[in-house]
Amino acid sequence: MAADIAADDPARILSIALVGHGGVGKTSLAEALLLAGGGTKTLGKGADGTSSFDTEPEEQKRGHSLFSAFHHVAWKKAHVNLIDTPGAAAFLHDASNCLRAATTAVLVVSPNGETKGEDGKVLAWATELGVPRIAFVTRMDRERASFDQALEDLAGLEQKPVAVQLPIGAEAGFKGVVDLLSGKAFLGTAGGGAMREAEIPADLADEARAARERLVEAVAESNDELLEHYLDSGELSQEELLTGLRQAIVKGALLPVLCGAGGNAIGAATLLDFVVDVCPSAADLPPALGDDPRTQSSVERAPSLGEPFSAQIVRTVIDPFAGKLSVFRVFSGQITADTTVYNSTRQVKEKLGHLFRVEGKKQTQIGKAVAGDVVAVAKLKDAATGDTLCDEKVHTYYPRLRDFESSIQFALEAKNKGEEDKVMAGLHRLQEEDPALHLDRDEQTKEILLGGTGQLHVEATIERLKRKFGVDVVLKAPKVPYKETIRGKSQAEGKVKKQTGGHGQFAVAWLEVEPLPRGQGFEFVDKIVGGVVPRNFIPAVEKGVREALPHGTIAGFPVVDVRVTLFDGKHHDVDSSEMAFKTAAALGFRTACEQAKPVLLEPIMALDVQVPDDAMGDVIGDVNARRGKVQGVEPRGASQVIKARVPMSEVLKYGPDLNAMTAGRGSFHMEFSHYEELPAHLVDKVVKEAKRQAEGA
Ligand SMILES: Nc1nc2c(ncn2[C@@H]2O[C@H](COP(=O)(O)OP(=O)(O)O)[C@@H](O)[C@H]2O)c(=O)[nH]1
Ligand SMILES: [Mg+2]
Repeated sequence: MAADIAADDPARILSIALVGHGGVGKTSLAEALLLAGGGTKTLGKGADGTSSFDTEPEEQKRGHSLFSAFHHVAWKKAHVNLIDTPGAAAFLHDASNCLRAATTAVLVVSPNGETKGEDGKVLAWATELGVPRIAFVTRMDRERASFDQALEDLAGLEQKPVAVQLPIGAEAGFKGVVDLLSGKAFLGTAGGGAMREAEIPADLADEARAARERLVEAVAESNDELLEHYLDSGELSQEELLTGLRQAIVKGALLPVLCGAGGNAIGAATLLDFVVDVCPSAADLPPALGDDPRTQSSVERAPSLGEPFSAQIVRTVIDPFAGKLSVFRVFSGQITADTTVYNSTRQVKEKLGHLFRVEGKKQTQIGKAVAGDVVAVAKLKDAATGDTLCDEKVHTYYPRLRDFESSIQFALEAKNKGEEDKVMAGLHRLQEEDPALHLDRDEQTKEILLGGTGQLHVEATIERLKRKFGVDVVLKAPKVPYKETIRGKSQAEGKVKKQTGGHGQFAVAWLEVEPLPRGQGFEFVDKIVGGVVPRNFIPAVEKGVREALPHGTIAGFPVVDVRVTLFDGKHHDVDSSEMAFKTAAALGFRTACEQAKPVLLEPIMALDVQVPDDAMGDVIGDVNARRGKVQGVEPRGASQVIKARVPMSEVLKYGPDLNAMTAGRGSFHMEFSHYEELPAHLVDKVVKEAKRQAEGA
C-alpha cells in the first residue's frame, strides 16, 4: 500500500490533529479528509452511524466526540495521520493528550463569530507542546458565513493569522477556494472529496492579488533574511515563499488560514495539499526533549531512523473483549512488532505484541513504525496514557502529559447490591483510558467517589461503564471536595502510655503545626536533638501524621497546607515501638490542629460564560447571587464572555440554570481554580451535612 511506503520515512509522515470547540465541525472535516484521501467511498456522518471517528454509541447519541479518534490517508506520496479530537469542555483533556502526537494542529473555526474559550486554550496547549499550528475556517456554506469575520476572530488569539486561501462564493453558493500560493482556484465536486482545478473567477481576481500580496509581506516579515531580500527585490520566489511559510509555521510567527466546508467535503483536498506541501513533516521538527533517567541528564531525540527508539502514549482504548490498545507517537528511531521496550515512566520492561494502525474503530496490522508515526500496540501490561516507551538499552523519559483536576465529584453506588467490586474494577479500567477521571473512596461513608472535568464527563463515563462492563450505578448528589487547614500555630503533645503488666507501649511526640501557603500541601520537619526520639522511630512519627491527614478535626475532610515539626519527645528502651510512635504522632497532630484555629476550605471554579448582550445583566446578577466574583467581561463576536470565580458548591448544576436564564443561548466553560476559606456563616451547614453523611443517613 502506498501509505505504508511513505510511512517508512519521517520526511513523508505528517500527523494533523483537528482541534477547536465542540460542534464547530472537526469530525465532519475529518470525514471529508478521509473521503478525499480515498479512505472511504462516502462522507461519514455521526448521526447515521457511518462516522469513522465518532464510533462510540455515547458519541453518536450526543452528536459530538468524547474521545480522540485516529485514521490516515495517503496523499501525494506522503502518509498523513488524521487525529480528530473532542472539543467539548468536559473532554478537552483528551485533545490535550493527543496534541502531543501531532506534527501540526489544525484549529477548526467557525465563520460566524463563534470562537470560544476552548479555541484559545487548545491553541495555547499546542504552542506549549511545540506543535505547529494552522487554522481552517469550516462551514463556509452556512448562512452569514464570513471568512473575514473568522480572520478577525483569529486575530484575537496569540498568533498572527494570514489567509493562504480565499473562499469562492459564500453561504449556499460556496463553491471552492482560491489558493493564494499557486494562484489557482479549486472547486468542490459533487459527492466526492476531490477538488477540480479552475481559473480564478474574474470578480475575485483583484481581491486574490491583494491577499497574495499580504501573504508574501507577512512571510517576508517573519524572517530577517527574507525581509532584506524582499525589500531589495520587491518579491519572493515561489520556493522562498513556501520555505519561508513553513519556517514561520514552525516558529509560530504566522497562523495560515484556509477554508472550506467539511460537511460538504469542500476544501478537504486543498487542506491536504497545504499540509503536505507546506506544513512541516515529522523530520522538519526539532528533536524531542527528554531525560535519561539513569544519568539524570537531558537528552534530545531527533526524528530520524538512526536514533534510539522513543515514543509516548497519547491515548489508551479499553475493550472488554479485545483488551487494551495503547496509541503512541514515535519520536525517534523505529520499532518492529514483538520487540521488548522499556517503559521509563513505570520503570518496567514490556514486550510489544503486534503493531497496528488505528482506522476508526478498526485496526490493521503493520510490521514496523518509524519516527513521526502514530500507531498502536495491544495488551501492554503496565502502560497508561502519558507513559514513555523507549529502547531497552538507551533510555529516554518524556515529561508526563498535562494533569486535569476534577471540577466535579459524584458519590455513586452499585444499582445491584453486591456489585460494588465490579463497579470499582470497571471504573479502574475506564480510568486507564481516561486519566482525567479521578476515583476515590470515601473512608467514612464507604461510597465510591468519581471525579471528572464536568458533569457530562461523569455521566458519559457511567454510560460507558454500563455498556462495556454491564454494571449500572446510581449517581448521588455531587459532592464538594472541601478541605481543612489551620490558620494559627500551635504545639501539642501526643502520648501513648500502657505500661501495666507485660510488654508495654510508650511514646511521646511533641509536634508543632503551622500554616503553609495555599496549595503547598504538607511538609514534615524533624528537629529532634539529643536522640529524645531515636532516629529509627522518626519515620513512624511522619507516617502517623500522614495517616491522620485525610481526616481533619472539623468535619473529617483532608487537611492541607500544613507544616508539622517534631521538636521533642520521649521514649522507653523496651516499651517504645513504631506502632506507639505512630499513634502518638496522630494524637499529637489532631490536638495541635484543634488548637490552631482550624478552618474549612472550599474549591473555587474559574467560570467563563458566553451570552448574548441582552442576557448579560441577568447572568452577572446570578453569578453575584452565587457568591461569585466577576473579574471581567470581554466581547467575543456578537456576544459577551463573563469571566468569574465562583464557589463550586454554588454551581453544581449550572448548565440547566444558564439554559433557563438565556433561553438556551448561553454556553459556559468551568474548571477548578483554587481553594479558599469557607465563609464562617456556612461552616455549620457543611459540618452538619458531613456528619449526617458519616452516620450513613
Ligand atoms: N452547513 C454545514 N454544517 C456543518 C459543516 N460541518 C459540520 N456541520 C454540522 O455541524 C455540526 C457539528 O459538526 P461536527 O463535525 O460533529 O463538529 P465537532 O464537534 O467539531 O466534531 C453537525 O451537525 C454537522 O452536520 C459544514 O461544512 N457545513
Ligand atoms: Mg467531533
